[in-house]
Parts: sequence; C-alpha cells; structure tokens
Amino acid sequence: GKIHTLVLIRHGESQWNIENRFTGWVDVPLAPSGVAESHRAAQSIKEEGLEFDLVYTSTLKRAIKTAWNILEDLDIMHTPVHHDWRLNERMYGALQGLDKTETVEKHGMDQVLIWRRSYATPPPPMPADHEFHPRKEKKYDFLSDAELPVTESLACVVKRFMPLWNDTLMPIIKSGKKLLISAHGNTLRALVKHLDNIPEDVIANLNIPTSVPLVYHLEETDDGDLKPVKIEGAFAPMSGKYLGDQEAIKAAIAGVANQAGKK
Ligand code: DG2
Repeated sequence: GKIHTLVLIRHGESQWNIENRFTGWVDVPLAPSGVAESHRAAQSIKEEGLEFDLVYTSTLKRAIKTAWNILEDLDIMHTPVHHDWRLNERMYGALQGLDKTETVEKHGMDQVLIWRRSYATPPPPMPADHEFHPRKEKKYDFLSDAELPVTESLACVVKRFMPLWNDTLMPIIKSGKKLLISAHGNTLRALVKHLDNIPEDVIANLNIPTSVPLVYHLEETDDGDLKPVKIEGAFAPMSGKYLGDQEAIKAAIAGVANQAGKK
C-alpha cells in the first residue's frame, strides 16, 4: 500500500536534563545547548529534504520550542502546531524535581532502574501538596481527577497515548499530510514500541537521544493500519533511522541510559 513518512523528535536538552533531575510534567525550558541542538536537527532535516504540513507536540515548552526552532529554520513557520497533553512526558510522580544520582544513592541503582525503565511499575505517586503537582497548572483544568496522572509507568503512557495515535494521528498520516511529532523520551518510547511491536524487555533498554530526528516509513495495510517498513540505515530494533552522525548518536543514547549513574 501507500507509504508515508513520519518524523519523530525528542526535544533538545532541557535545563533539568543538564541538571540531571527527573522532569516528567514539570515545564522546564530548553537549555542553551538544547536550543543549539534543535537548530542542528533542523539542518539534518533540511539536508534530508524532508518537509512538514503539520506538527503535533506536547503541552510542554521544551518540546514546543524545539518544534518552533525547526519550523523557523525550514522557513515554514505558518505550519499548524497542535498541542496535546497525551504527548506529554511520562508523569514521573514523586520523583519529579529530584536529582537522578541522589535518588540512586538513596534507593539503589536497581530500584531507580525499575522506576525509569520497567514497563509497568510506576514511581511513587505525587502527593496532592507537591510543589510540582499538575493540578496547580491552569492548562490542565480540563482534565478530570481521574484523567490527570499523579504517576505513570510506560504502560500508562501507552494507554493514554494510543487513543491520540489511533483516532487523530493515524488519520492525519493516511490523509497524506507530512507530520512531525515533537515529544519526549518516554512518549516516543511508547510510540516506537507500538510501531515496531517491541517487547517489554527490549523497550526497557531502548533510550531516545535528545533532538535527533527519527524518520519512519509507514505503509498502509489492507485493513487500514500503518506498518513500518524498514528504512535503509535503520537503527535496530527500530525500523526508523536517525539522521546525523551515527557514532555521536550512539554516544548520546549511552548517555541517556547512564544518566542515573552520572556524578
Ligand atoms: C526525561 C526522561 O524526560 O527521563 O522526565 O526526566 O524526555 O522530557 O527529558 P524528557 C525526564 P528518563 O526516563 O530518561 O530518566
């Protein structure tokens, strides 16, 4: 069937990525290095000759700003940008704001690895009076208490993201519009897991680097689904490929994996 191109990107390095703090739904800005990274991503997108008709991003400024910088560099700032909370980073519960290395010192590497990368074990929930509780933010007023997460595992992210994928993003892609999704480490892990049907134990070891465009080719199947076709230069176990220097990308991925061990 018809083959569509989809481009995914995790936002550039945020202030808390640099400070090594669990971020989740806390709306921290891009670090200056993250701004620079977003312009480099735009450059690789240009060199690859990719274009966009539409952008979907989260309600968090690090992902929004990354998308804006890309649109500006491509000189297509008129492109519609939609913000959807279901693309927000995984809600990191009571860990939000904590230093990743200090959390390892307090709870041990094994426990922190479970909180960061197990599929179905969420971190401790965020207490109602927590300074970073999402209820304090007006932009989430439309979410009921049942919808507003206070902690999430990757499984919870898959559950809240899939309706957006099935009901909104898939129809957009199938209509022939070229879509850019600017999101977060764990929401993109959820999407890639779904697209490539990656098992839970494999997705646990899959880390997404900041601000590297990830290109997927999706083929429409007879039953109306979108199935990835392995691209030349695909980054296993994914069918998509990262744009840019592959060795530098591998190093950046190892950096994300080791983040909690960093001093
Ligand atoms: C990071 C991911 O999210 O952290 O919430 O701390 O993509 O918005 O920078 P992002 C966070 P890890 O799950 O890799 O620890």
